Amino acid sequence: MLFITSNEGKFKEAREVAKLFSVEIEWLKIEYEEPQGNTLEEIATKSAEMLSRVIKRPFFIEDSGLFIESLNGFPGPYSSYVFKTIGNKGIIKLLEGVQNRKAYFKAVIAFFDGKDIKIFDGIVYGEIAKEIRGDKGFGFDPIFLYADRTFAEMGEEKNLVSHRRKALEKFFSYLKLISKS
Ligand code: ITT
Repeated sequence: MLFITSNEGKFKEAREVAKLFSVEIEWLKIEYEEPQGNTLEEIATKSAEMLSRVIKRPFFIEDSGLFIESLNGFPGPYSSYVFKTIGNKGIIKLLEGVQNRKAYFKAVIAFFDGKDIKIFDGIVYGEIAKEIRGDKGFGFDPIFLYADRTFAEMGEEKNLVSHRRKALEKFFSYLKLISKS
């Protein structure tokens, strides 16, 4: 199964979960231009449609984001841009003095089966830390608190509870189901 992403962190995590389901995934590392959209679902669907015009075999992509409650869900679908511009330091600064630190990560997988596109999602709830902690993981992991550790401190344990894990589980279960029918 082909996974199209420019993000090595996403690919490595997906490969670990895939092993548990005896699914082999292949990495196509390209950075494609993301279409505009207000939701991850919309962006993932449009991206998969666009890529399906070029890639003529089944593949999946994943669009993910960090949603911060006190910022009304920002950066959400703009997470990639926000990470590249203000980064973790910028987010901590935005939340200086803010009591409500609730946030969640969401992952949306769009699977092109050669004909149609199917969507699978996963969410994990946590909080934004007051400082950057941990050196494992990628992206916003060092500021995302799950219980009392950041995802960047959890290392492989992140992969048991993450948004990506949940979305991939739904996707791989579906693949198993259709391969039997
Ligand atoms: P693609 O090529 O797959 O699009 P990307 O890095 O641009 O890779 P997204 O558009 O889905 O990915 O952007 C999601 C942003 O959120 C990006 O900056 C990631 O680093 C961050 N992110 C996504 N999942 C994460 C996770 O599990 N832990 C930390 N940060 C995450």
